Amino acid sequence: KDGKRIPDCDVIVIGAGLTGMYQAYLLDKEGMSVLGVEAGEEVGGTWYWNRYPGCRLDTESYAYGYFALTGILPDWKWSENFAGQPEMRRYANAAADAMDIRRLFKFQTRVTAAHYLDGQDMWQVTLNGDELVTCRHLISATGPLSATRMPNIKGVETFEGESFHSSRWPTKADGTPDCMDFTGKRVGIIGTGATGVQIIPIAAETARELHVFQRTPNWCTPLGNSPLSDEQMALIRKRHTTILEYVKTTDTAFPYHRDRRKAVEVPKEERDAFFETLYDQPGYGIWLSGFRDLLTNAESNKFLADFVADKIRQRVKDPAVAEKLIPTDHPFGSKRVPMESNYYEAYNKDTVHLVDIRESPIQEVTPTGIRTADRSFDLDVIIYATGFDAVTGSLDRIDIRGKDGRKLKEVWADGPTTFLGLQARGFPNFFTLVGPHNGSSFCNVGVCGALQAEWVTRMLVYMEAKGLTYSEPTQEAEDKWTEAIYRDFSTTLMADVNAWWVKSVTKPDGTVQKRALVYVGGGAEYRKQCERVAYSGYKGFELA
Ligand code: NA7
Repeated sequence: KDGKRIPDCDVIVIGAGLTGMYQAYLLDKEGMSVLGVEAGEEVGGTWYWNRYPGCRLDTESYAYGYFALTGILPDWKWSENFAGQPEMRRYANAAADAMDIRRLFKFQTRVTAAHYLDGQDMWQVTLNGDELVTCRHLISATGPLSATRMPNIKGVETFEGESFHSSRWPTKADGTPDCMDFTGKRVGIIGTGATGVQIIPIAAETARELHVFQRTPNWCTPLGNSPLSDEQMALIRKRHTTILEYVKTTDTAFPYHRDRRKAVEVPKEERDAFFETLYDQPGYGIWLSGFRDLLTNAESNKFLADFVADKIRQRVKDPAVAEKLIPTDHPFGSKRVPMESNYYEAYNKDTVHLVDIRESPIQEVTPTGIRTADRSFDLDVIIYATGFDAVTGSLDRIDIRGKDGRKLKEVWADGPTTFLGLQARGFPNFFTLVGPHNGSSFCNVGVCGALQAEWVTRMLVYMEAKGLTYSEPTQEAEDKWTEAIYRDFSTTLMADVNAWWVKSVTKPDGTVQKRALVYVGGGAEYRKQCERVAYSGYKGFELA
């Protein structure tokens, strides 16, 4: 009637990770036609791609396991306090069965382009480079840490042994991970982020020699994993709704509230006793439930950093190695704190060697190993635990064009601009779950991603009920949200740090500007803002 085409489906969801699966399920339940697109062979996202030895949750399983908390998997039994990747993969698959969502997804299919069709209120999405599908709404759930980043080192392709990125671990014909046992092998690993810190102690158990090529040490603290007994599981099941309500109230949706005191106001003895308790507790408590000025007051931060540095000195026998493992470039917790299990003890083995590549940079990868400025290392295996093009990287790799053919990658070249972290002006009907500037990228993704999916579902149901086919943030709403993100972030100790949640933008005059990719206002506040928008009839969005 209005000269507009009818799209092939209501919604395309990109990604069958935990968030994408849930989004597809919710919209399907509302009677919308949903097409899910997933590059992998099965569901699970992060838990499908990352299958390296030692890969596991740093979040308490029960607090991450949204599907179990909401009753989608009421009988799920976690075997450990922090579940390993094989268990997480089973969990994702069990959730897919329970929600019956596999039928909605095309697997082994990549979205290569997505173009907004001006005047049509719809997107034209290209699958695997040649198949075209149109949809009213496009929802990305591509994950903040899915676009792998290989280092730009000369000769990487010349290596004749086995080499791979940590998130593309080799598999056997039956799909199970290969190369889990390094017996008799000389192994090199580049990268000491959360991934490297999980792999290193496991690889150290079997490798003939393990060389860790470290550019920057991280502040790592004990994970303290343990099995979950039937009694503990029974209690978790019984209290599932209370747990869910609790994690919705904390800043990061992890089961931790910050202590109300400031470290600078507490006497040293009491402070250290508190740090000791936190260090001995399992999980993120030392980062997320410590003194409330940890990330805003440099002096307070140094108290904890000094405490953890001493722990490293106590655990690593060689004092020179211990000093190299202590960060000097960033405050504690200003970058992701890797949770470790015997990480520091690994360096006490004669077969494990720390190579400081700030002191002696890698020159090239050769057919037989790695050559640094002062020596060569003969290796059978090289593991690149070099991280990801975080948060926006997975979107940058898709040719996304909004109104007037404007490319998202170019619009966001100086840092993302969004409203609620969920939509960008110029890109109508396009939602970014677990994307930049929303609660999820600095949050317990198992919970935050799901809450966003619920919010977007409500908005699309509202639009459908009102006969609305177009949504786009106003310039004013986007400017206000984006300015607040950058302003709030700049008041924290995270502002100048080289962490994956910061984008470094080099300006034409050569200066580098740090742009936050995350929302630091806290999960509860984020949801309050989203609720306010929903209750106001989506004020801040132009709906038509
Ligand atoms: P991270 O945390 O981004 O860590 C990547 C590591 O790789 C880090 O130690 C980097 O050193 C190092 N790196 C990256 N590029 C290079 C080059 N070119 N040369 C040497 N070293 C390099 O990624 P992870 O996979 O460990 O963890 C990502 C998240 O996944 C984690 O936070 C969890 O939430 C799950 P740098 O610090 O840049 O000097």
